[in-house]
Amino acid sequence: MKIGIYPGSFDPITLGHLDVIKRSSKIVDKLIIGVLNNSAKKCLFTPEERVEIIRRVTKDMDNVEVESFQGLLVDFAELKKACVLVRGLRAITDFEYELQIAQINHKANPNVDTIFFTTNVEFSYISSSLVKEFASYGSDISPFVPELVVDELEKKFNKISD
Ligand code: COD
Repeated sequence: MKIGIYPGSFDPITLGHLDVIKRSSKIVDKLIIGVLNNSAKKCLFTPEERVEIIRRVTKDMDNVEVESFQGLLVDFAELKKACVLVRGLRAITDFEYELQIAQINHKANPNVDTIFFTTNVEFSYISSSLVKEFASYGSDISPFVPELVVDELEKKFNKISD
């Protein structure tokens, strides 16, 4: 069985992430979305909230599972018997960072290779950080994220401003 992991912060998941999930889940038998749980990284949503949101958004995708992980990605990949890491590329700036991570991960675990999905032009400008910034000002973010995330962001920012 070919198992792939799509790791990320997903704080929150966007339509760009979702597009990569849809496309990459077609080329593996099982795709595990690995949500980083790192207390040193300041996130708007807790790891549990991010996992729950992604589970709900991907509920109709039969070969997609969602889990959080701590520690090194290569160790998580070994634990899950994954042979492929999936990453998305939006621009040349992504490439420099991604190349370095792919190379160090391959050195650390030669059984794991990273494959890249170039962003769909429709979503190339979307990032979780920009979505959060727009949402924090009450701007319409429905073109960038699944409907469920619009509601979750609205709840978060309403709670913060209370
Ligand atoms: N279109 C296409 N792809 C996109 C889009 C978009 N609009 N937006 C984001 N992506 C891609 C990103 O390029 C990335 O490949 C992926 O989706 C996830 O993005 P993020 O921003 O949610 O997640 P990152 O990049 O913060 O995730 C970093 C990791 C969690 C993978 C990394 O920190 C990690 O592996 N940490 C564990 C510790 C470890 O192993 N460290 C060594 C390697 S850094």
